[in-house]
Amino acid sequence: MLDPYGPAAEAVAWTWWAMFGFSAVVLVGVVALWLIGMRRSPAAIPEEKAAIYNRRWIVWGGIVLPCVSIVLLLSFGIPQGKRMLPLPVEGEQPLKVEVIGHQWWWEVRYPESGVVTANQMNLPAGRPLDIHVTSADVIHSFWIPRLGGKIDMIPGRTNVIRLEADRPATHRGQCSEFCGMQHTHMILYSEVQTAEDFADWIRARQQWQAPEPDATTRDLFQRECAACHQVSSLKGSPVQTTDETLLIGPDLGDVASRSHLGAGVLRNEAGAIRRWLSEHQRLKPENRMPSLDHLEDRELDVLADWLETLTP
Ligand code: HEC
Ligand SMILES: [Cu+2]
Repeated sequence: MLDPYGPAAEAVAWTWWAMFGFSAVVLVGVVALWLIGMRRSPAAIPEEKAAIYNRRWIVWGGIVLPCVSIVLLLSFGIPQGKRMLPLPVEGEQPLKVEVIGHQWWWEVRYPESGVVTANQMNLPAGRPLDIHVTSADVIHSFWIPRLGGKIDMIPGRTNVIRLEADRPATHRGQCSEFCGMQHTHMILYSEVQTAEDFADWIRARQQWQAPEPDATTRDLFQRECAACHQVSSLKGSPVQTTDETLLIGPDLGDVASRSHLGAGVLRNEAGAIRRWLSEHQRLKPENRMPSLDHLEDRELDVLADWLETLTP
């Protein structure tokens, strides 16, 4: 959070430092007064002065000090907070990205280009982003600390946060509202790219068609997986289901291109997809994908072999 990669994150970091500095000054002041108070031998205060002293403490310490402190903090904090609101911008229009929280993974949609992915969010550097967040089940919270503030993802409601990334880098995002057993393992890797690389990334996904699985693999997928997973890159295929809102698992259209599986629990190296299919309940206990123990190794092998090819 204190290593900002964009204006919204900078605002957060500055607010943090300002509040830290201010509270440090207050702490030093209080401790100094306390030390002085401890060392001074009590002087007899005449009756008539005592009431004045008491009132002075209340007026200066109880009214003026808190008012000045709060006004100072707000005059710093409100403009900083404004930088994270989706207000109109001059020049390039913000890129709209929809992020939907699920137990326990992230659905990421680019409505302008029709691209859908999961657990990875590629973003262009130097362009404002309006992140529209909601949830498919319980309350989650969207937070990529190096890019800016966090915002709650609430079922049935869309919240918007304005972010911007100023240079290419990979950032880690984390669900930050406790959402159940695997809340910890709800990590969103965000790859900030140059505008050209990002356009290529989007174009690759728009144009790409997944290789057709053979009949056995297709039947297997249809029977065992399609109730929860869609493969959006498999154009015009019966594997595609129509009612997206019923899908409780991530779109697998570009699954082999993701850096991790299971929202951060498993690095997606060679063989990782196969490992996920047989070990996912051990890697991520109680995640919403049922164990596939009833399938034979051979069946998991053909599914994994095909899923491995799903990268634009
Ligand atoms: C009842 C619903 C359901 C069924 C059936 C199901 N899955 Fe899943 N799957 C999920 C959910 C939910 C996740 C996300 C788990 C998580 O990360 O918490 C997931 C995750 C995955 C992932 C990791 C994707 C990623 O990017 O992290 C792969 C690969 C996968 N499933 C493949 C399969 C295959 C192949 C089948 C069929 C043999 C299958 N799934 C059947 C619900 C299901
Ligand atoms: Cu969570």
